[in-house]
Amino acid sequence: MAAPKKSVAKESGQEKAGSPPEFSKEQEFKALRDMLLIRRFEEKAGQLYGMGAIGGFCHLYIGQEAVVVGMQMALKQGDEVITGYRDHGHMLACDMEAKGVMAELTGRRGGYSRGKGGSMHMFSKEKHFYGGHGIVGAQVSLGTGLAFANHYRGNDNVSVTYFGDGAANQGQVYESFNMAELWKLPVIYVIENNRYAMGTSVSRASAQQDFSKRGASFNIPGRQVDGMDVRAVKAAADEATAWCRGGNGPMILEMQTYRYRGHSMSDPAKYRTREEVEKVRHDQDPIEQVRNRLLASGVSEQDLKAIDAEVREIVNEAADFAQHDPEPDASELYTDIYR
Ligand SMILES: Cc1ncc(C[n+]2csc(CCOP(=O)(O)OP(=O)(O)O)c2C)c(N)n1
Ligand SMILES: [Mg+2]
Repeated sequence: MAAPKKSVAKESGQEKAGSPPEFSKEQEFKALRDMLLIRRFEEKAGQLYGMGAIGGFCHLYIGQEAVVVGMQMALKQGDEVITGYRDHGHMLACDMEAKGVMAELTGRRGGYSRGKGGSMHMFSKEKHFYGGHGIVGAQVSLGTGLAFANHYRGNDNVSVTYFGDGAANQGQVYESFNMAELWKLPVIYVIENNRYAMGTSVSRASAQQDFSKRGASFNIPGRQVDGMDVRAVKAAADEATAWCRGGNGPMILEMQTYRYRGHSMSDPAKYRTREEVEKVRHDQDPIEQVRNRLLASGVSEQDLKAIDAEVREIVNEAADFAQHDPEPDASELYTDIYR
């Protein structure tokens, strides 16, 4: 895909994406399968947490699946991903193994950080996934650094740096924006606007609620994207990757999305109504949208059930492994850590 015309993006600043191009049937199936894997994985993680098999912090991605799946569909081998603590979906989308992620949640040897990192601290250099960060906004400067390294090395890899609407108010985000545009770094800033930062709504915390405009004073173009429609996400990602690979510097994508579950496993849920959650689920669910399109195109319920069965098997195996794999040996207490 050709890079967007520089003048259009720069002159008009921010633009709303139009109706997204259709997916081929193959793309619809892939999107459905990858989003379902994340959803079922997260449901299982929630169950294991309830059973006491997972301790510490755990932030579920349910509702936001289209963002990471649509973005990933536009990436190529070598592109890098970095995010905050709501990170299980990003890891699965990067093709990290469900077993290794689940075993990290339960603190077992076979986990990606050998059971010592937990939900927020997992990495896979092989899959170009750079974490998993518990400090709100910290990954934004790190993701900009990944882009700097790619620029310095002269390769055409792009750094996809995810953060939330709350993180978008952190100071280091704007220091990063300045450097990224100044040095034309190939980084896509994906702001996952799920309307809340813990219990604080965007309207209570943000002076500029159009996050696609957050780079305006640095001349970084931005787009507002329907983050519940995987096709819209993929189209925006195609544009942004072409822009970055074309040497034009960074781009901001505000993904308008929603989390169905609480902020973390302990959430009083007093900051929004049940009706609000139900309405988004009913009207905009990213998985249902693809299922409905496939059914309308003549695909049978049976075929869709087969995908669900395949995904459930992966998740059940992961959960089984995560509960039976041994914990790290006591002799490892002081290895791989700062002290
Ligand atoms: C520097 C810092 N400040 C505060 C916190 C506590 N905290 C954890 S998550 C969070 C909300 C962030 O919300 P958002 O960026 O919208 O991401 P979301 O949880 O919605 O994915 C806060 C304030 C933290 N971890 N780090
Ligand atoms: Mg948020």
